[in-house]
Amino acid sequence: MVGTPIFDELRNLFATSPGRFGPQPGAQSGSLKAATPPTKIIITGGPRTGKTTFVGSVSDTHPIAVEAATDFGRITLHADLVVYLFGTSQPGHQAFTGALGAVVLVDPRRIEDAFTMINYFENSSGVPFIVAVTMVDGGLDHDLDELRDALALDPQVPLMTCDARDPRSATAVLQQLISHTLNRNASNPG
Ligand SMILES: Nc1nc2c(ncn2[C@@H]2O[C@H](COP(=O)(O)OP(=O)(O)OP(=O)(O)O)[C@@H](O)[C@H]2O)c(=O)[nH]1
Ligand SMILES: [Mg+2]
Repeated sequence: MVGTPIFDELRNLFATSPGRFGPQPGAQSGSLKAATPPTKIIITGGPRTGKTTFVGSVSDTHPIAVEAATDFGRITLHADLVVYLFGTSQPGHQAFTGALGAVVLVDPRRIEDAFTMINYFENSSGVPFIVAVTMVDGGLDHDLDELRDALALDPQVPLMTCDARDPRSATAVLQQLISHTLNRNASNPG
């Protein structure tokens, strides 16, 4: 999928912040530079919210189940810029360490399944996150503002709809996450 136009905006977003997201596989790391882990994004949410589907939609590879209930995928934006995706339902999974950000998937019919994860990101993790509402092809019973209230979601946290089966839709969610991460870093540096 290298060169796929749907990732152009994603590439551009990364390009606005050179050095933030590397070094990457294949990059020459100078001996004096501290090693930084590669860019990693978490796709999480309750059971049957589309995590595996989302990872598969945007990945170069078929999603690999690396252990029970954990998906692993990869997006190659450039030869030297690779984003790794981890899908898991477990708050605080070891894959969360050092992640660039997280997407919490929510099925609007079962929003209570998202509470534990949202609470985890709001209170126990420094990882920036956004919320994407999946399973919306039948339409939303309530609008997004009502859903935000029902989730008790901080107004700063982006909330959007997504069809995890559609690579464009899933890519738009990743763009939103990366923009949010950059904005958040810009407003509280360090
Ligand atoms: N309508 C709709 N169906 C979806 C969407 N995303 C996934 N699905 C379907 O929902 C089902 C569950 O999707 P999965 O990707 O397996 O969900 P999951 O979160 O990985 O599920 P678990 O790993 O079992 O927790 C599959 O049949 C998908 O095809 C979506 O955005 N809209
Ligand atoms: Mg799954």
